[in-house]
Amino acid sequence: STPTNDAFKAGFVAIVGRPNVGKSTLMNHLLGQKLSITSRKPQTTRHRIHGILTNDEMQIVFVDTPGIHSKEVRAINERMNKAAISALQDVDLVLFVVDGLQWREDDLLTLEKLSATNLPVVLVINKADTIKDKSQLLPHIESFSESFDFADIVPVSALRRHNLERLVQVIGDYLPVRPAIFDAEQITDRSERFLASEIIREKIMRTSGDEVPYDLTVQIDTFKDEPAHQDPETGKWRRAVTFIDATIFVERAGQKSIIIGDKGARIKQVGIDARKDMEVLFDRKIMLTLWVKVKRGWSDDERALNSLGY
Ligand code: GDP
Ligand code: MG
Ligand code: K
Repeated sequence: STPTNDAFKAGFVAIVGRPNVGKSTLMNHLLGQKLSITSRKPQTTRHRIHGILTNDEMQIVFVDTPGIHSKEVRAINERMNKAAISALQDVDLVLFVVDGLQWREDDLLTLEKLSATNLPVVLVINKADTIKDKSQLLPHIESFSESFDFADIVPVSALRRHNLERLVQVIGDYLPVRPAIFDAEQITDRSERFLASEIIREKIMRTSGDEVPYDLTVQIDTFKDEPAHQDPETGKWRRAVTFIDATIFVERAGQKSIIIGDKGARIKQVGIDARKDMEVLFDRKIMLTLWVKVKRGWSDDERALNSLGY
């Protein structure tokens, strides 16, 4: 069901900021569900992901951007940059996320781009839990306000879920009065195929530490639902199951062996962890098969990018 009343508000909110400031963590914790992937590495999120938060007063459709890059080194980065900027079209509000009291040149470049859009921008000072001396916060907030006319400034800790309710209130102030855009039950407009590939990619990033580059990709080869059915031989009922086959593409043979791990231990763990997350998210039994292949230089090759769906 979709709540509607005369004062109901709905709109799109872009989450913008340089890599690793906590954009994905913020969106996940605002939603209370794990939709966008996070890791300790920058640039984990390559795609626009909509997360949808609906309560009695409003519906917020979040767009998690890959981050706007100041330097475009390779084809993939340029695409990420375009995705980030296009994510800003048709939004009602921008959350500009920064890391604690750090204020870098990159942040200023992003702000320049934001000021060209004329959108209201709320400054979210994330990782407030890392600010040891809280008395430093106020002078910093003042200096932030000098460099840009923010609609509001909200310090939060996405990780510890501090002040997120206040942030939702502030967002509501800037959304138009409008009926809900999506069904309240709908938590994402992304396909399950896409979510499956993101979950696998996250698990690889988490288990392989710094050894694996950002530019690996996961292709879903098969995504097949088998409904619950009675086994013709035994007469026993079998639960519904989804069969997922996925190929992980890397650039070099060395990366392939890192991902596979000693006697296949690492890829096995990736499969177990990914399957568990998928079973929770999709709410059914999953049979997951993973393959690792070397696809040389794909992140530099426009044609390869197209064939992988970027
Ligand atoms: P993104 O690249 O901007 O999407 O950043 P992520 O959400 O992937 O977060 C990057 C890193 O910062 C992860 O290790 C998070 O756990 C960490 N992080 C995110 N929010 C907070 C926070 O409020 N406090 C602290 N201490 N760490 C955070
Ligand atoms: Mg992210
Ligand atoms: K990240």
